This record gives sequence, structure tokens and C-alpha cells, in this order.
Amino acid sequence: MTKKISLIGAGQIGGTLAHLIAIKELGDIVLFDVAEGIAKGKALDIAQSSSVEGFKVSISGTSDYEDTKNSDVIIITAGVPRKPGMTRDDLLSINLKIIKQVADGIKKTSPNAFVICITNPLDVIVMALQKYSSLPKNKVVGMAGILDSSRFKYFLSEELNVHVKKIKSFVLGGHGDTMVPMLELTTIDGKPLKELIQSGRFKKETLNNIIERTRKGGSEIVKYLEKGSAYYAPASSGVEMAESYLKNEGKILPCAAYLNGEYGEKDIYAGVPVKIGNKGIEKVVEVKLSENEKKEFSHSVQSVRELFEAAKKIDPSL
Ligand code: TXD
Repeated sequence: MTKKISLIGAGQIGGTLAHLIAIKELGDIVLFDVAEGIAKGKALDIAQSSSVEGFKVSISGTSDYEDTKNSDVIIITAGVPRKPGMTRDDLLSINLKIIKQVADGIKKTSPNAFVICITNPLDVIVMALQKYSSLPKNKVVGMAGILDSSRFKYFLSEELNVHVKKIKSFVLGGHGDTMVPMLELTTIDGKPLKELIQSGRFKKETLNNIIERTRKGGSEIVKYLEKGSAYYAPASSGVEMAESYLKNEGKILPCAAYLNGEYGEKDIYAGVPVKIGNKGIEKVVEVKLSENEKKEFSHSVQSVRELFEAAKKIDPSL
């Protein structure tokens, strides 16, 4: 049975998601946007690439939630992106209103979907989405950690001239300036990162610069683009999550998931390693953190809690 994937938001990331999903033939695609023309135009354009790419999936555009009903996967990018000088948190009030509309649109039409939220400020928006929609917490997840980890691994790969697939690492915590690269877990071609530091092959200062560049990874691209923010790597990251669910791959991926005591945190969404299979978030994987990593993770989660308090001031129903 062909799967159905609805993309709520047909902008830069939404359109890229649609093209990647079509080429991978993960399922039939419905592009949804309040700007119906964008959804319909991009759907038709991508469909017209089928004879070149060789894929056979249906792809349509709409502004009616009825057309998205009974989706297996929903990926949400509806919202506004940053402009130069803006922080992810600056998007809170406008994107909170949008995510409430989206939650109302999907909760009745696709109650069994695996919902991947990408809209910023990610950790708070995905938590608001789950509360507004009342969908099961293990079926509502945020995409950020895969992107942040991918940026971190790419920068390490460039600096150390090691193929990026030979670098293993996780960036956890909130999707913001307090995100935490898990240095104890990071390996370069099988060797622990700390060994490279101790042997002098890799300078601590260079590592710190890479950590900072990862934290500011989004702003660096926003500065170049001037209008809009990153979309290729975010789209690839969202597709990896959807694919792990649709194909029951059981991948362990860093995602913004609901914590109910794991890592000592309760009733909050934050970036942690999770197993994604056909039941959704099948478990939160508790990796061993150093004392410093525990402190940084807890600080990062605290910043998410503070932003969620700001969200509750905007909408006390949260
Ligand atoms: O790692 C991450 N999670 C981040 C997320 C990485 C990069 C970008 N991040 C955020 O994703 C970004 O800050 C934005 O909040 C979202 C979407 O970024 P994108 O670059 O795709 O924004 P666009 O191109 O402006 O597309 C947003 C679309 C646009 O076509 C609007 O018409 C539509 O959202 N939109 C809506 N669709 C449905 N319903 C409503 N209410 C709505 N409002 C706007």
C-alpha cells in the first residue's frame, strides 16, 4: 500500500522535501500551503521531473486539509524563517499562531500520522504542536539535531580531511546557541576525538571554533541568503526521520522528543538520541554524558523551558 506524506508548508524546505521524497519514492505527496499557488506550482514542477528522475509517485498541491487526510507522515515547515539579525526565538509569536492552525488542521484528518515538525523556534514549537493537537507524544517529534549534528560532522570532516561518513557524533539539547555537541561520543574514523586532542593532532581551539560555528550554523547561511534560511540540509534531515519511520529502520537519530524523566528532565521537548521505527519514537536512548555534558545539556533544556514560559505568556492555554 503506497504511503501518503503530507507536507504542511510548501516553501523553501517544503519544496525541497517534496523533491527528495519523490526521488526516493517514499510515498505519494500532498504539498499543503495557505499560498495555494505555491503548493500547486511546486507540485506540478516536481511531477514534471519524473520522466528524468524515473520516479512514480503522485504529487499534488492544495490549501485544503481534507486533501491531506489519513496521511502516514506529516512534515511541518509552515511558518516564517529568520531574516538577518533575527534569532530563532524572535519567530516565536508568529509561528506559534501558525502551528495552532496547523494542529487544528491535522488532528482530525490524520490522527495516526507520524508528525515531524521543522518550524522554528523548534523545541518550543514542536511542544506547542503536540499540546494543541493532543496527538500521541511518541508520534510528534522535532527535526533539528540531525541538522546540527550534520553541520558539526561536516566542519570536522573539512578540518581533519576525513570522509564525513567516518565521523560519528551527536549534537543534543535545544536547537539554539546552547546546543551541546557530545564530544565524549565523537569519533573520527573510529578514534575518540579526545585522543586526537591529547595527541596534538587536533587543537582544542580549532574544536571550539567548530562548535561555535555549528551553533551559529543557521545564522551564517541567513547572512549569505539575506532572504530566507537554510533548506537543503534541513530537508535532507527531515527525510531521514520520515524514511526511518516508513521503512521501520529503527535508526538512532538526534531529534527533539518528549522527555518524561530521561536525562533527568520531565515534560519538555529537547534534542536527544531516539530510536525511530514504525511505531514512531520507540525509545529515548540515554547515552552516558560527562559531568560537563550533563551541565551543558541541563542548561540547554532550561533555555527551552524559559522560551516555553514565554510561549505560555502569548497563549495561556498551552
Ligand atoms: O533545524 C530546523 N528545525 C530549522 C527550521 C532549519 C531551517 C529552517 N527552520 C524553520 O523552518 C524556519 O525558521 C521556518 O520557521 C521554517 C520554514 O522555513 P522555510 O525556509 O521553508 O520558510 P518559507 O520558505 O517561508 O516557507 C514557509 C511556508 C510558506 O510557503 C508560507 O506560505 C507557509 O509556510 N505558511 C503556511 N502554511 C500553512 N499554514 C499556515 N498557517 C502558513 N503560514 C505560512
